[in-house]
Amino acid sequence: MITRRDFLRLSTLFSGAALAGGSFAGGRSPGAVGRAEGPLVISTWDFGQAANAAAWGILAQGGTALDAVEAGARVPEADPENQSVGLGGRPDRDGHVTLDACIMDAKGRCGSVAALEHIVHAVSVARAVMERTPHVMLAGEGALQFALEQGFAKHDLLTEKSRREWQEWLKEARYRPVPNIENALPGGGRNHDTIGILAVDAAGDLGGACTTSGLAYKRHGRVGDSPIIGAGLYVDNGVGAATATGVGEEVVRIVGSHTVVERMRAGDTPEEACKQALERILRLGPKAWRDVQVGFLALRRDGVVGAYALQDGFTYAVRSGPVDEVRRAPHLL
Ligand code: SD4
Repeated sequence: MITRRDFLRLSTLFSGAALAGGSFAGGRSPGAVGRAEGPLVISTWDFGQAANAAAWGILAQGGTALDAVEAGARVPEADPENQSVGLGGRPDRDGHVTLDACIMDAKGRCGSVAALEHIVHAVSVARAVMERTPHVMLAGEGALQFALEQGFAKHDLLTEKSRREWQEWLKEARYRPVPNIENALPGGGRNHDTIGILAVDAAGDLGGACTTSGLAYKRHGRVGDSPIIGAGLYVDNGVGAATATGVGEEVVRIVGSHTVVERMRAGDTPEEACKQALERILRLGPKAWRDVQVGFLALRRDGVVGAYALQDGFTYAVRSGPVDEVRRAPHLL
């Protein structure tokens, strides 16, 4: 329902845009969405709760969305039990743990690392690329060299548990991404996934980060969507932010997170924008979609949140106060 206050605000925006000769997509103005009324952070999968708590510690004290998403992403990166991010991540088929990460702020600045080895906090290296180099993306050996120059410590990221599982896998060496492997372990236990984390701070500015060890047992040198600005993450302070999880090859084909943000710019709700992006992926088929999971998570600048996935099982955590709410995304298939 549109209140009188909303109506007056919209009228002002619409007449201003009309004077400036602006056009509205589908009769809706991208400028019609106001700023969020308070800070908020969202992140992919159940383990987003611990990440959100770290991010919230910063947001609640008036910190920036950029600092908050970095702090949040660092939580699963440092957790050896989490086998899809940072330390303890599952290796590629040759036994290397290679990390992909990126970060983007309210000013449209961004940084990224791809196929980075031996550094726990890939997201912080991505931020250093953004803030301390004229570049956006560093990959492989060059990314490692940069990280070491910046004072990041060198670690062996392959834990005993991940090594044992990899050696088991080598016996059959059958490569097949499993939908929601991030949230399900054999025997019903919980595992976790790539984290995409989006925040709006008290000043109404947005930030986002994404970090992962990528698909388990991938080919050495494979890079997914997560470090690719526009695919795994996109932030536009005037519209909103989006992040992706699941099979990166599918996300890259439609530059997924950018697509979600552009759909929001055109007037879609965050949920509808995520759904539209997934439908675009399906239209690129044909494929055995039963084995493919992709999920999008979106935050509009006014604090409205939405998500959609191809398959059931994609969860995300939302925090705008001391407690998280875990939600399950609707799904297409
Ligand atoms: C990738 N999108 O490397 C990441 C992995 C992921 O759920 O998100 N898995 O393709």
